[in-house]
Amino acid sequence: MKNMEIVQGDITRLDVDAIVNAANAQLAPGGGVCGAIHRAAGPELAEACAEIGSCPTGEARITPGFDLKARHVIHAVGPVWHGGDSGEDEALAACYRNSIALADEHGLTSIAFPAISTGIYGFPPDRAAAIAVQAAGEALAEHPKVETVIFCCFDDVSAKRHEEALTAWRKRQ
Ligand code: AR6
Repeated sequence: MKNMEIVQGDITRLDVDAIVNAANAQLAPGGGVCGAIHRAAGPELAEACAEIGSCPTGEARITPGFDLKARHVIHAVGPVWHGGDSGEDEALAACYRNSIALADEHGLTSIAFPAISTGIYGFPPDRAAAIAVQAAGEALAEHPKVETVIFCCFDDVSAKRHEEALTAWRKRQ
């Protein structure tokens, strides 16, 4: 059965088919959740990313999970927030859609997302949560193999924000 759920904690600990990395366009190990994922996966992850090269904003690429419990890492490049008139909403939605499409292509059933772009990239977190839930909900319905989408929230404020976005979205269905 199709399901979206919220988990609070560290995404690097999750036992899912894929965790999503809030990556940069160079697919280089950075700070934030990206740094944590690279540390937990081990150096092979950076080597696999270097082989891919780069990834445009809004798109996603897949690698193995190496030392992670997660079998794969899907690297999605979120938009840097420039005030909201530079296509940021659409690029963020595309990250969720493209990541779920890639998971489906690879026959994966469970995928966990961090709150892409809401840290170093400065996207307003309430707005991002609403976009994340809507884009993931639509993509989940369109991709038969993917069954579970987890929003992995680092702290309780973020978890509450995603609960509210999920409740609002469910009411609209
Ligand atoms: N598990 C789950 N969520 C986390 C974790 C974790 N271990 N650590 C942080 N978060 P950010 P961005 C949350 O800055 O804004 C990197 O250098 C965090 O609280 O990681 O997309 C990349 O290489 C926040 O809510 O990603 C890029 O250069 C969310 O993850 C750039 O930062 C995203 O914050 C991407 O910036």
